[in-house]
Formats: sequence, structure tokens, C-alpha cells
Amino acid sequence: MPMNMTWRWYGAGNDAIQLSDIRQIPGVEGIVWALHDKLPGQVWETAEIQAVADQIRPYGFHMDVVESVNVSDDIKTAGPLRDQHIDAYIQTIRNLAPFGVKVICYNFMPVFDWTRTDLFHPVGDGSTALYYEASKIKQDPREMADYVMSFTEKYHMTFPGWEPERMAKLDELFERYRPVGKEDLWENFRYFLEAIMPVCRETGIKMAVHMDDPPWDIFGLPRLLVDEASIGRFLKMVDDPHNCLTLCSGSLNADPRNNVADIVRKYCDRVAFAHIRNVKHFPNGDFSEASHRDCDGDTGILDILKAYHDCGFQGYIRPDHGRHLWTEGPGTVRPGYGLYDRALGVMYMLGVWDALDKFDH
Ligand code: CS2
Ligand code: MN
Repeated sequence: MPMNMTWRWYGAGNDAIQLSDIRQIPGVEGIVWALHDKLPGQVWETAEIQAVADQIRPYGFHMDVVESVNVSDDIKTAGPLRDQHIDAYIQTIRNLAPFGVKVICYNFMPVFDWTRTDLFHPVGDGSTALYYEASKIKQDPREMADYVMSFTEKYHMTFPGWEPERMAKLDELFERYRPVGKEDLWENFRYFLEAIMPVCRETGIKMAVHMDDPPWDIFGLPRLLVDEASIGRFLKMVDDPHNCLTLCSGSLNADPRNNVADIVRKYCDRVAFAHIRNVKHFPNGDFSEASHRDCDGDTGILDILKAYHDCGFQGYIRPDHGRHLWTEGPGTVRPGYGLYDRALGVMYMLGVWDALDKFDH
């Protein structure tokens, strides 16, 4: 039964991994891509999309999944430019459709995308991984933001959602989010989705929201997509087959109470894009990212894959963060997005899937 294995690639000159390398990983059918120099609120122009298509297509990959078209702070906070930015988003969807794009992954997290306190934490076998030390996340976000941004400066590497232009105005950003409580954020989310659903229906493109990472409020900022109940609320709030999920196993299971396999079984028909990532928990609330192998973490990778298989999942899937192996380290690799561990992850997932196909009827 087909599911569609993909690989996130940051673009020529922006990723140390070459498309010719990715081509050699068995089973990868498509490239998950984005225009990484765009700011939220800007239109992705046809010529800019075409330039990426010209890179990807000669290798035989599809470009069906975009990750991410980021949502602006004005949209999230109902700021003065909200409608203008929504119009830009709609235009971007229109411009993406002729390239065969089927799914747009995005998130609705206030201020920060994923949050970690150590991007190269020793795993114990010589490799490193992204790590969250609970006691380091205090009220003031500055230390953590400075730490992540120090990589941007040192290695001339920008991370999606951590745009230097936005991070430079962190205090101002926090001011703008201060009056936005959790219910306001839900309301702004609904407003955005209702505004873009017509163009999604028209183009067939599915919007697939990424889970909040980690799935709890941080620095006094509300986070919405954190567990089964909130996902259910989200899907009901805008009950349209184009309003879908990027179900990220590692983001959800950063809270060990989240049983991701159960969530897959419950909402499988609305999962447009599956991120597979394994997480290991420590008793003090810290967590480390781990290899995709089931027993290396606590996320239940085998149960999750079995759940997708049982549901007849035919959507897009990719290995999410991997560890940094062998020659990979600060400066040579994008944190979480090295070549080797993600390639091992692809093979692990395909191995499980092929075995389920063959033996599990
Ligand atoms: C990704 C997310 O690297 C990651 O953790 O899974 O950053 C994801 O790309 C965004 O949240 C989607 O907008
Ligand atoms: Mn993810």
C-alpha cells in the first residue's frame, strides 16, 4: 500500500545536502521545500517557485509538499496588516497550485517555532541531537533566543521561523502577543482558516498545520495544538477536508501523556503529512531527540507506523529531525537535518512498512 516518502531540503546554497545525495536514498519520492528567504506576509512569486522547480524536477522528485509558508504575526495577533497578509497568503496558494503542490505545512505558534536549549547534545554514542532542558526555559526567552540565534550569526545559517528580522525585535513581538490570550489565538486562527478555505477548495491544496513543539505554553505564550482534544477542536472549528494536520510524532510526544498512535487512529483521515520523530524522556522533564528506531526512544514509532498502516494511510511522510552523526556537527549541518540519521530513518520506516505490507493482513 503506497505512502509517499519525502525529504526536507532547504534549497541550493542553503543546504549542505545535494539532491544527487538524496536521490540515492531508497524510496524517497518527493522533496519538501520552501522559499526560505521569504518573510511571512510576502507573496511567493511564480518565477521564484519556478527556480526551485527547475532544481528539483531534473532528479525525478515531486514537489507536492511545501514546508512552510509561514503565517505572519499580524495574522496571529489580528494586527493591522492581517487582511493584507491573508491576501498575500491566498495569492501564494494560487501561485503554488500550477506546480502541482498538494499540501502546505505551516504552524500557528506564537513568536517561536520549535524550542530547544541545546542543538548538539551528546546522545552517548558519539552522536548529538536536539535537546530540551526544562529548567533552562524560564520566564525570559532572551537567553534561549540568543543561544539559537548565535548559530545564525556564527554559521550564516537561518532557521525557518527564527527570522533574524523578527528576532531582532523580540521585546516588541512579545508586546504584540501580550493581549492575545489562548481564546483570542483560537479566534485569529479560525479567521485565517475561514479566509483561505475557498482558495484551498478551488486549487485542491490542503493546509496541514504542524503541532506545537513542545506542546505546552512557554514564556507565557499560549500554544494551541498540544493534545488529542485540541486537535479535535481544531478539526471541528473548520470542518473542511482541506483543513488538515501535519501530525508530528516528536512534537506531540514531547509530552509523554500524548499517545501518538491513538491520535493517528482517531484523526487519520485528516492527516495530510506525517512527521516521524522519536523522543526520549527523562524523569526531570528534559527530553532528547533519538534515532527513529522504536527502542531508542519513548514515542512508540512501531505503534505509530502500524496505526498509519491499519488506517490505509496514503499521504506524505518524512523523517523529521535526526541526530548528527560521523562528520556532522556545528557549522557542517543544519540542526536536526543531517543526511545520515534521516537516511537511516527513511530505511527504518520503509522496512517497517514493507514488512507490514507483506505480513500484516
Ligand atoms: C519542523 C517544524 O524542524 C521542525 O521541527 O518540524 O519546524 C516545522 O517545519 C514548522 O513548525 C512548520 O511550520
Ligand atoms: Mn515536525
